[in-house]
Amino acid sequence: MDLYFSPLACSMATRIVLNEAGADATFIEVDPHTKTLLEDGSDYRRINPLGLVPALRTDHGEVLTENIAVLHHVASRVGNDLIPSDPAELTRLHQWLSFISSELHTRLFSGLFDPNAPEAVRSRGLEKSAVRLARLDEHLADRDYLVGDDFTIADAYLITVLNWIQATPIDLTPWPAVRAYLERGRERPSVKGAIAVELPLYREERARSA
Ligand SMILES: N[C@@H](CCC(=O)N[C@@H](CS)C(=O)NCC(=O)O)C(=O)O
Repeated sequence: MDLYFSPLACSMATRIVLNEAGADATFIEVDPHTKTLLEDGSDYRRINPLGLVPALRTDHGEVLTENIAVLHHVASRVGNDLIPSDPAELTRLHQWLSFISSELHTRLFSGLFDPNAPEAVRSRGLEKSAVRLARLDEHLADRDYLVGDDFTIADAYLITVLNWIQATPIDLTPWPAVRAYLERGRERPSVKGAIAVELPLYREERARSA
């Protein structure tokens, strides 16, 4: 499997999943500013026309895009328990993956991080974050993980996304369960390992685009 990734982006969730399973993949870095592959300067849009990471080239040579699909594919390939087998828990997994993707990743963070977004989009995103973080806080108040009793692909995605909060004006003080979840998550070996690899690459990326 080849994972097209950019440092600390949502593609890091897949690296966390691989780390959880002790599995490996070929990681191919994409410069998010130039949309080129670092290894040879070629155009990443030839892999994913949207220019977004992640993309995964499967062992069958097909290109898969969209984070949730990539996470499902990789978790099912590496064959551990990061996807619940219980049907009720699987439904909840889908609920939380959709929540993370649409309500947090896209609605909140994509606007905050878009340098061309008008200020109104940014402030509206921040306004809308409160009710979403409150929902998450209530859910996490008496749980270690999003679904059931074990770490799943939804946790890998949520920790990756919450890790971006440090680059935003959002203060998690009103949502202590979310803050505690993120602090626990960052200490998890699979997450620590992913950040240890990707943070230096992120700094290099910032230096290149400065
Ligand atoms: N719908 C896509 C969104 C992916 C996405 O937003 N990726 C971001 C990184 S987290 C990206 O590639 N951004 C670069 C850009 O917007 O040009 C998915 O779920 O995979």
